[in-house]
Amino acid sequence: MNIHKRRIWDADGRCTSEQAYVSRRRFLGNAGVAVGGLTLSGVLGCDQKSSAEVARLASAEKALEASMNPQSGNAFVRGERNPRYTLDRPLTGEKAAATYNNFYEFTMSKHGVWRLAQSLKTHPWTIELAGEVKQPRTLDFDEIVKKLPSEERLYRLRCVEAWSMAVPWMGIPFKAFMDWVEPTSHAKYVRFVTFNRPKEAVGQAPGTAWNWPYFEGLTIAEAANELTLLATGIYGHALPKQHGAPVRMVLPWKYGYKSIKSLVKIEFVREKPHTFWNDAVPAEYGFYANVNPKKPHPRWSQATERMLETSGKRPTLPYNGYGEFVHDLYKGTPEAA
Ligand SMILES: Nc1nc2c(c(=O)[nH]1)N[C@H]1C(S)=C(S)[C@@H](COP(=O)(O)O)O[C@H]1N2
Ligand SMILES: [Mo]
Repeated sequence: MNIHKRRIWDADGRCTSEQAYVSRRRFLGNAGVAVGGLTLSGVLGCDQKSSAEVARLASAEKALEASMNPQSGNAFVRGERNPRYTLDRPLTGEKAAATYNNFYEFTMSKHGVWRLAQSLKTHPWTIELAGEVKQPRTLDFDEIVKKLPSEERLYRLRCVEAWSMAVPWMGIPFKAFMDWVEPTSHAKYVRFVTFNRPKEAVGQAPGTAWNWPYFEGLTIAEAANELTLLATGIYGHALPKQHGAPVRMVLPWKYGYKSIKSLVKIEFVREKPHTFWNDAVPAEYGFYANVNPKKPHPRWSQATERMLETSGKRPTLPYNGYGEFVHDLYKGTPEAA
């Protein structure tokens, strides 16, 4: 299959132009990332829709509705909304957020993730607790949810690509998780890892571009910050797969790529861990990745952002507007700015 010649179908029923797609490939080529074997599902082909394809789209549409159903998904404990975290803009509509995602384990097409992610098996789900912690062990996701307190928080999320959303997450404050598992005094950083399941995630098939699995990291102080959330839900129900079911990190003052999805491992470590995007393109993506409108990405400005759904523009704020919660973390750390 010569993917250069194909057009890409997206969930809005638009075809993205071949040129946009080719230039995206070129950008990745320039970044020194091998994209030769990049797999995009046949359903993304946009030439002539066969009746089989129409049926597939209809069943995908059903899966989307199901994933947004309050009764669906994994174990999920409801919590009260914490009024401390307020927004400066309206909430993004649920469907807009659920159909425009970054989750490269499935596809690089943001409109394609929600469909392809339905093949991920999220129950049962365990998280390996490892490293500098009182008792390293395998945790069952259901057990964590039952054990620890959850609350709802309205947060903004700003992607490094300059789009943003504002959504109600449900989750466990990561500090509560840390107090439960008890890191040792040697723990200086926390390392997070996503699943690696090429049979369920087509973007992880052999020969695809990236160094799977996705991995991220925080300093121990960042991890313990009150904003750091171990999210299990969104819009009042369990996380849909495309948002990182059953459990992900949410770090609203950092670019979205730090908010790693579908966690299978949490490791407390002594040394600063490597991170997926910093390893892949070090000139463009740092370890701290704190939102900073004054520091342009090498290829675009970060001064403004485009809100999902309305496409309205807003000025981007330092630390994504969360400076009062986090600026103390970075005193004496100039590289974090
Ligand atoms: N495992 C994993 N986590 C990930 C990503 C990814 O590709 N894989 N993308 C990140 C990026 S770039 C963003 S902007 C957010 C998007 O979250 P959302 O799709 O729920 O809006 O997820 C982050 N977490
Ligand atoms: Mo992102």
